[in-house]
Amino acid sequence: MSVVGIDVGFQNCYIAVARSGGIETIANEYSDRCTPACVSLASKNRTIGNAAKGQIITNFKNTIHGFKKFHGRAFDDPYVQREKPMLPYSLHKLASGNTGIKVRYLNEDKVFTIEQVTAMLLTKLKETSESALKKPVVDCVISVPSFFTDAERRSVMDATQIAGLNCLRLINDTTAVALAYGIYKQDLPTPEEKPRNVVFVDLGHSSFQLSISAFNKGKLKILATAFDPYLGGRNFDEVLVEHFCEEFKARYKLNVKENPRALLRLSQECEKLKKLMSANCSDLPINIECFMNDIDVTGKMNRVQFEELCASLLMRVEAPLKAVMEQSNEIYAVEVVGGATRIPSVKERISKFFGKDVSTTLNADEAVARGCALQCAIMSPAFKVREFSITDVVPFPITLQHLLSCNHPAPFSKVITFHKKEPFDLEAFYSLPQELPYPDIRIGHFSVQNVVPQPDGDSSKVKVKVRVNVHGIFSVSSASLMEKQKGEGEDVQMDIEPTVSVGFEHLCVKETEPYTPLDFIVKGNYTSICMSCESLRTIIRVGTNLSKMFPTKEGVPGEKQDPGAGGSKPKVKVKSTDLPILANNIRQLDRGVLNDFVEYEGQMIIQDKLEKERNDAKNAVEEYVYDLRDKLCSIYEKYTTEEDSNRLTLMLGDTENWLYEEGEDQAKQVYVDKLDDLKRFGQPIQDRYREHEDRPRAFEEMGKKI
Ligand code: ATP
Ligand code: K
Ligand code: MG
Repeated sequence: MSVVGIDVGFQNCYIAVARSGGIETIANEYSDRCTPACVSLASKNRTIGNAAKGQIITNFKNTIHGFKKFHGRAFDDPYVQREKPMLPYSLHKLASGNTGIKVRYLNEDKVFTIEQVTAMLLTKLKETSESALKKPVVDCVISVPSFFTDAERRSVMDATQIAGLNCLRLINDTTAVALAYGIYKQDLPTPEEKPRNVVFVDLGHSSFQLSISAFNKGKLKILATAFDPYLGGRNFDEVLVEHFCEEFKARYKLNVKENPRALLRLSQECEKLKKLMSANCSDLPINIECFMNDIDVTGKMNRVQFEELCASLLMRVEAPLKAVMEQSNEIYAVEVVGGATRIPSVKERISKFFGKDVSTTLNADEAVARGCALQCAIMSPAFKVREFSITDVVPFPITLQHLLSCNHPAPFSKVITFHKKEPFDLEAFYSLPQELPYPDIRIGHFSVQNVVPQPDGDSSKVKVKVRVNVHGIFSVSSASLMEKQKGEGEDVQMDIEPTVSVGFEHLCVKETEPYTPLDFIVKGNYTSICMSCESLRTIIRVGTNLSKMFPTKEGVPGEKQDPGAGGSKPKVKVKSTDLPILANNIRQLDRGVLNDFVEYEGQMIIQDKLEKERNDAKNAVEEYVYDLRDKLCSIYEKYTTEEDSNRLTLMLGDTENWLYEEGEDQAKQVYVDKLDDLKRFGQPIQDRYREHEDRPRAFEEMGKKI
């Protein structure tokens, strides 16, 4: 089994793999460890990654980038509507209401869902991993921003499936970074000692994320996360673009915003300028030749000016820092990653806030991918890694609401128990809409089916298992009807709200995968229990509000309430029947549609492969022409007659012309045949040359042997 971690960034993707020597970030076919999150569609094929980035300006309508945050988003979502006018490609409202992308592909108008686009990128990253590992890659761990909600996570999971990947875990960006930081640290406090609290800051191209993690030997626990989902390096680029648009309008009378190609070029130049300003304080030039209407434009900027222009962005750095510090006041270190933390004033703000220098011991670009690979290695049975347990947070509380009015109170149990005579519905949603960077609080609607009364007409006991899985995705995972057998004692009836706030992960002794238990609020006692190993877990904060109600503290009040643990009750015989659950309103692709997408992705992969073979065949003809022509007047000269040589040279010239004219765009076989034609004349000459060359060498070899 391969062990692969993928950081799917808004702008940059990285792949790390675990090999016997440790974790290694791998390079793509351009010897680049960064693969741009970019997909370009064309009349014969798609290009993905570095090659697609090269198409951003030349094929701007069909080159898709900056799409990561369209996952799970409705077309009418304010974020989508805000982005739409700035995109060089077209968005399209899908029948489902979700965001699609409209492009020309294979000479047809085609709408791709966001899952398909991300799948294309993942296909590329999968191929890169496979060629580095020299074996098929299926299992992987993929990073997502910690603020991704259920809908966004499900959408990313669908994309992984379309690309033929088996995502073992969606891990939060900053959690991956924390793992990459902690796993190799030799000097962490023992489990009995006070943990070491480290803040991780990631400012990428599109978002700002922070977490604070408590480390002890062999474990890390995320205490809190905070974020500004709309602050990233791209915003700094936009400030520069805006500035130069105005300047060029005044100085050159150019309306840059009307010209998508010019705008894209300016944007690329501004990003370069921004990066240069991180290393230089002096005036730096921006020069773009033939920018618009054949006009060359120039401008300049220095760091002080830049910081003034970005003042309002820089102000936004502090709020998430404050939020995260509410959870802990003792900080051992502040580790920064993400490309945009290289902006000096960003780093200054962070270090000023914490009153200490920020550390950059991690590789700012690759830490997320490395953390993903480590998580994958931990989860892979084929790989031995130091044991390390990860406790993550789900930043937004979730409420599971019982829709029907006849809402029987359920006993406190490892699962939620309902007393029902008929099927019933449950609805899950995010409890604090104001904290959600996402306009829709809906998670899903779950119908527990086939519920029937007991033979004596009484309500049946229905145990419903609710969970948030390793990917941070919520579900009502199973339900069972418990049939009373003789001798069953009465349930402890407790008057609790069926309100479930989503909790944290602990490594369950019974389950091979890390398991997320649920936290229940029971009459003001906030506790959680693992539904598999039944152990009660620590109280940890869930949402900001809850954390204020129940400050982070070890030890669980009301721990003795676990009815299964007391042992005083008589052993009860219960027959349990699994009940089907119908999930509705879940924000993911219909499974039939998903299968179609899997198939279509396969077709596109084949199409790309065929197109590549066709191009390779064409290039082979071209290369042969140049190579042979060159050799005919050098090393092959002695091995052919002048007449033959002239005839062949003429033929090569014809072929060269043909390649630029009707031979420009032919089927693969045409090129193969053409090459064979040439070789019929070229090969005998080459053979004579080889024979002559090899003969003395053969003698030499013989001489050596004798
Ligand atoms: P996200 O995490 O939001 O999904 P990402 O992971 O693709 O995005 P990164 O690769 O971490 O983002 O960072 C890319 C950003 O960092 C870009 O805005 C880039 O311009 C910026 N950046 C990279 N190097 C520098 C530098 N030297 N100075 C300033 N900014 C830089
Ligand atoms: K990245
Ligand atoms: Mg990132």
